[in-house]
Amino acid sequence: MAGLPRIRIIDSHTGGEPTRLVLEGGPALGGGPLAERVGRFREKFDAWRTAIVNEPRGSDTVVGALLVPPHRADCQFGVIFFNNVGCLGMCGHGTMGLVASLRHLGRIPPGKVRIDTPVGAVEAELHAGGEISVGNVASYRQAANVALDVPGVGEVRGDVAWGGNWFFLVAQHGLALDLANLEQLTDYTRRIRQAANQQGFSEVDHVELFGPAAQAGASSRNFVLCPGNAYDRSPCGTGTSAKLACLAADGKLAEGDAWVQESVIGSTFSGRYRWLDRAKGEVAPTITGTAFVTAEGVQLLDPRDPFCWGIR
Ligand code: PYC
Repeated sequence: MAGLPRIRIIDSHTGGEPTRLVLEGGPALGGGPLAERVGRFREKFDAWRTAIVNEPRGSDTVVGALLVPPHRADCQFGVIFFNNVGCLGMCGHGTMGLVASLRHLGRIPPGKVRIDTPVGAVEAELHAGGEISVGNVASYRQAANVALDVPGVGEVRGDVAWGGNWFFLVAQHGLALDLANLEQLTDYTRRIRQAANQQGFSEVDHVELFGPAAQAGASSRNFVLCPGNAYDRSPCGTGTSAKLACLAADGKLAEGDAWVQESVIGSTFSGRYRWLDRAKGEVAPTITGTAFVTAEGVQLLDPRDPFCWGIR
């Protein structure tokens, strides 16, 4: 039908995790710092979020990326990330998807690009070979070896860390990080998130389990529960940043050394960090991976459709 509101999108995936970039036709959030604009997105335009990423147009795993003009003068682009349950602070795989999509459209050449986000500026680099590095926001561990009493599980110990989103990171769990075990992994991490939220860490919305890597050359394998109940198919850029902050704080990874994080589906990111402030435990992580464009399209908002604004 002619005249329907149209949202122009480009889809990509990064290590298996999808990103849906909104190029045109998204909600008009006005100007100002991105932290303010994401607030307006949450309060006034939530139906746009669900229309774009939820079923029937999307799924629980799709991360949306709304391309907006930057506020910071040193940035070329601005982006607001969101998913099936709300908005994200930053998104590592999503930034790689954004860069791959901009490259696909001919809007950026190989090289560096600065991107404004609600939690700070990030610097991405598109390498000549197609890999993308993301210089993420300052990351740090907030609390180490926290003991949670997890109903139905017992005591679980882990670290609370910021990598552009909040994580509870657990190394000792006794579970196989395997796709065959998805139901158990999802149930276990949901219980941990609920316990963390009730026991002093209301900000935690991602839970990350670590185990031995399956492939040669990788440092570790992870399973990451995203804020809804979907798991991250990629190794999670913000989660790997949070992990690097913990490794740095524990003296387990030297500045500049590589940490190769494998996801539960076997895709990998390579991460390194640089110290920003040793006293505060703040590091600047750089995460490198690859993203591929999978589709270009236009979403139509038909007011006659009872699920025009997504299944909420
Ligand atoms: O790569 O940072 C990330 C991310 C967050 C949620 C899903 N992926």
